[in-house]
Amino acid sequence: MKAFVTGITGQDGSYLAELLLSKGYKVYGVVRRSSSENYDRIAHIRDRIQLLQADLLDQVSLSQALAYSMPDEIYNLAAQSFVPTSWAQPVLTAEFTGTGVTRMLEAVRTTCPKAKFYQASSSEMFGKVQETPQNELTRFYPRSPYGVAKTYGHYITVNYRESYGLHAVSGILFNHESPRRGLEFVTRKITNGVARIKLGLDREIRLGNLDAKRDWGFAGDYVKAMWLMVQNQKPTDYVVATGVAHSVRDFAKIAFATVGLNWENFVVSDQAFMRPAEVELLLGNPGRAEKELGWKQETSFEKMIELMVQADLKRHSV
Ligand code: NAP
Ligand code: G4F
Repeated sequence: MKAFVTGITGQDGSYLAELLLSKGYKVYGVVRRSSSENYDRIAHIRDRIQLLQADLLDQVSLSQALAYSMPDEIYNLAAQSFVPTSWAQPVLTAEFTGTGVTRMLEAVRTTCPKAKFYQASSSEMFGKVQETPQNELTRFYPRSPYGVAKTYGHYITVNYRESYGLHAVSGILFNHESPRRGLEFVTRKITNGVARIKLGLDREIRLGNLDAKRDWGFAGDYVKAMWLMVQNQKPTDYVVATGVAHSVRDFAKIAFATVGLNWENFVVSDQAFMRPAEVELLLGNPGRAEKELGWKQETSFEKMIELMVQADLKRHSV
């Protein structure tokens, strides 16, 4: 089996590539041209995957990469994925995260229409939530240009499934984290800050809304759900979540406690990290994915935080 992964240099792309290799897939990964290589997260598997240069902004490059690899499965994980940047660069975010999905789908339709397609949809589409917990039928109400772009990407995937009969599925994944999470996201910002404070390299962490609640899971568990969704006989969309929400404050409290420190002595509130429109609460119901795909969360919230803090301590200790 051959798999084609966009966003392979990102958090999820690196875990998914590991999973696919462990299952015997030939893995093709899309990378975009850059003046310096950005392959840290895939350095350990670099010699076992084939990288192809293409960009979500460039239709021809996507079609050529697919024509070259002719994959059985395609995982579209590439996106501008940081919510605050979507207010600073709304048009670019729409191009990457929204229209980029149409470019991928067009490339699939015209090059390898029998391939199975996975779209990385997001719980950010629920935004100002219309019911709690959120499930596959909950109405979307995106609150950021990123959420709006993801909602477009979600519906265009559904549309290509219904218009052209593509085996296209959309995973509505709630927040998932790991030691490979980008440093700007709140979980990694906290665990990195905790490690630096513990080692005497910093004195505080400046954060925005401590009351925001998220349903946080471990990225390594979530890529398994992506794969299971693609194997499903009938192409259908699923929510992937843990079913438990925690506040940013809770996250900070636990992260500091893992190194024997009290969070209140180090966390400073900073307006600069508040958002123009906030998503206050995300809490998913993974019942359908558990029942129909047999997927289950394996790594607890506390265990994940510990993994992240330990990895950051190790990184700063060398
Ligand atoms: P990430 O770490 O930010 O990775 C994003 C990837 O997209 C990187 O490999 C990046 O490449 C690539 N990319 C960005 N723009 C591109 C372009 N124009 N052409 C080609 N590649 C491009 O994101 P992640 O956390 O792994 O998330 C993976 C996907 O799931 C994203 O679509 C995200 O929006 C979605 N999602 C994530 C979560 C979550 O909690 N992590 C939840 C729901 C949905 P560079 O390395 O070159 O920048
Ligand atoms: O970690 P965050 O930046 O993630 P956010 O906005 O929930 O988005 C992530 O999850 C989505 C799935 O729901 C993905 F689609 C998306 O690509 C991304 O992976 O922020 C989480 C919460 C927010 O409510 C934010 O206001 O933490 C709050 N927060 C408080 N202080 C902060 C900070 N967020 C960041 N990044 N930095 C802070 O200092």
